[in-house]
Amino acid sequence: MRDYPSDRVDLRSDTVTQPTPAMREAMASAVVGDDVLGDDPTVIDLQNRMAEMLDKEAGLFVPSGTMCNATAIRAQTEPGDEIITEKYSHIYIYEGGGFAALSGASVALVPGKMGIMDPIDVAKAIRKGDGSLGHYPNGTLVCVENTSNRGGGTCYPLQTMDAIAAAARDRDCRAHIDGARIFNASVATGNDAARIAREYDSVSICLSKGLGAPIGSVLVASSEIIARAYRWRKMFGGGMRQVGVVAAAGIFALENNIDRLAEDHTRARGLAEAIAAMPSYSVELEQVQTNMVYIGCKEGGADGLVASLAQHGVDTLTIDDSTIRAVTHLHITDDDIDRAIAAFDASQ
Ligand code: TLP
Repeated sequence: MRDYPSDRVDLRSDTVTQPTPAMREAMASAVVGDDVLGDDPTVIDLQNRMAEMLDKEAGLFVPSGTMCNATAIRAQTEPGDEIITEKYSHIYIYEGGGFAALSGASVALVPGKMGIMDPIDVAKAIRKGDGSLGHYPNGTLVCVENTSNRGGGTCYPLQTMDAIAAAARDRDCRAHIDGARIFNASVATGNDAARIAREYDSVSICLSKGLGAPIGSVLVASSEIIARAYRWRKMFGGGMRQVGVVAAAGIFALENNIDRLAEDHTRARGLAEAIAAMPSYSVELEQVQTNMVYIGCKEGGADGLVASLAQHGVDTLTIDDSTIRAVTHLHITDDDIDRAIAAFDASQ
C-alpha cells in the first residue's frame, strides 16, 4: 500500500521518500537538546549508533550528503592538495565543485568500469609534490563511491575496496568512502558495512536516500578526524540546534529500513529486465545491482521520453541526451513497477 499522498510513480530518485507515519511519530516524540551546545541526546545517540555500525570511533550528524563529503574532504586535505576520484563520481559531477571552492583542492580523475575504479589506476593517479620539481600537487585523499551512482548503482567487490585503500595508504594518502548508499551495497553483497569500510579513514552515509529519512547524513571516522570535521561543519553553516527531531528519523531508518532495501533491489531488477526486453531501449543488466536502472534511448530522446512517461504518471530523471534514470525506494510497490513497465511500453 502506498504510504504517502501521491498517486504518481516517482522514480526520479530515492531522495524523494517522505517520512512515513511511524517515522513522523518517532520524530514528534524525540527528546531534543541544543546540538551546537552538544546536549541533544537523540543526535548523540544517532552518531554513536552509526559509528558503532561502521566500527569507527566517532560520528558527526550533518544536513546533507554533499556537506558530509565536503567536511570529510576539508578535514583531510590542505588547500593545494589533490583528491583522487572516479570520473563520474558524485563528488566531481554533482557537488558544484565544492572540493575546489571549499577545500582549495584540485582533482585527479580516474576511469571506472561501471563506476568501479581499478586499484592500479588509483595508485597511478596519486601524485606527490616531492621529487616533481614542485610541479605536482600532493594527492592526499582518495574518494571511493560505493554504491556508484553513475555506475548504475554498482557495488565494489570487497577485495577492490581493500586494494584501493592499500594503494592510498602506501602513498601516504587517506581514503574516504562516499557511502551515500553503503547499506544498499551491504544488503546487495551480503558484506557488513563495517567490513566494507574497514580499511577506510572516513565514510559519509546518507539517511535521506533509500533509508527514507527526510534529512541528514552521518560522517564516521577516527575521533581526531571527526574533531576537525566538527569545526568545518560549523564553518560551512551546518551546526544545527534542536535537530534531534531529525536525528530521530535517522534512528528510525537504521532500525527499520535497512533490510528492506533488498525489496527495492528486486523491484529495480524486475523493471530493468522488462525494459531491456523492449526494442526501443537498452539497459546494461550487469549494472543493475541495487536500486537503480539507467535506461538508454535514442540519441536526443531522453527529455521526450521523460515527458512521455510523466504523462503516464511515471516520473524519471534525464541523465544525458540519450539516458534516463529510474530509482526504486520505499514508496514503490509491485503495482507501481507494473505501471512503470506499461508506461515505458506505451512510450516506445
Ligand atoms: N545524489 C542525488 C543527486 O544529487 C544526483 C541522486 O538523486 O542520486 N553521494 C552520492 C553518491 C549521491 O548519489 C548523492 C545524492 C549525494 C552524495 C549527495 O547527497 P545530498 O543530496 O544529500 O547532498
